[in-house]
Amino acid sequence: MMTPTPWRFATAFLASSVLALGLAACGGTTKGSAQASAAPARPAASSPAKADPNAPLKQGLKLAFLPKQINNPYLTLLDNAGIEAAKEFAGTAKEVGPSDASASSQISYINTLTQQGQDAILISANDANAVCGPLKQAMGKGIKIVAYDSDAAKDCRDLFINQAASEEVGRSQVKLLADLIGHKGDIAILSATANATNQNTWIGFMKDELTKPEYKDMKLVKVAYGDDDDQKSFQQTQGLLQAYPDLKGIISPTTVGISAAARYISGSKYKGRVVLTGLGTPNQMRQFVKDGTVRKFALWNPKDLGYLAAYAAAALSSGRITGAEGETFTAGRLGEKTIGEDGEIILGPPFTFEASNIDQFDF
Ligand code: RAM
Repeated sequence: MMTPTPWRFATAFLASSVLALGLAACGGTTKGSAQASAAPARPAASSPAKADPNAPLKQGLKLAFLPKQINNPYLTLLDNAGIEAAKEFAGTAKEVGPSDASASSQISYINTLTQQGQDAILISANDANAVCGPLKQAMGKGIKIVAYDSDAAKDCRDLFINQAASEEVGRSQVKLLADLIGHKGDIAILSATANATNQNTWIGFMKDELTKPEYKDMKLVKVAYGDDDDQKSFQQTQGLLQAYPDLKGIISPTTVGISAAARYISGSKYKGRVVLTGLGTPNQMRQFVKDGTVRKFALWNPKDLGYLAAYAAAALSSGRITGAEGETFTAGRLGEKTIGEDGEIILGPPFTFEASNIDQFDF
């Protein structure tokens, strides 16, 4: 693992990006040295067969961000960064979306955005399949679909902008908790919704990691769902701790879940007895790190994720890329990005926050 200092944090992100935390200068160039790979391995879902790596980014592009829900501070950070990024290439972007993260809550928004004739819809999908039909209709009208944060089914989007390699996220969460509880005891997961593509992918890797011999004394007793709703996540934490009095640790791989769980634990008799880790934003977790409820948790730079998604949508809409594996494009200040297998672009590795570094971050 990298040393958790701001500089190393920046360095880690610099491998693929420049961290927008006042640590690095912010550029804005859109004309880069993007070049197509020789043989794209995967035809993109809705795109012309051939990319033109020298195509300039079109001006006046209309992008729409559709998060899982609009009242989630993490997703607000992403979308606002994407909206800012669009100004760099003379486009406009907006955020619309439901107030709950249920499977079907995004469908009417996709239909409206399609009618409006947006150039691209960027979606953090609440359910990989529930959004598929409406997204395909949008693609049929020439609208580019960029999934970010939480993927849609592969044939219903052109690209998926992933915050970090899913396997790395899932396995590293288990390692983090194991180290904190001495590789021993009952553990639980407090997730978001039962359909969330990103959480379910991470949990799959967590379960696989737990089959390794070094975790033989750890037992996953329950996966609970707080639906990325603060109150429900709070209550689910309470329920878990009452139902499993021997619980040693909880992983909550959602910023909504971990902050609600921390709030419950910090005011309960479980503080200091049950270890909580997961994925959180430094600003939401700061007080719980300071009061000793949480020692370590992880995340990436949400602003970079929204920024990258916006540039990817612009490159697609301009014909610079089609979504095929091996194509590259310049994502503004983040530099050159390459499309990987299944139309996935990975932002960078997760970073671990703790008392010694948390005050150096403000998001
Ligand atoms: C929540 C959402 C989001 C996830 C983060 C870590 O904000 O569930 O999809 O990526 O947590």
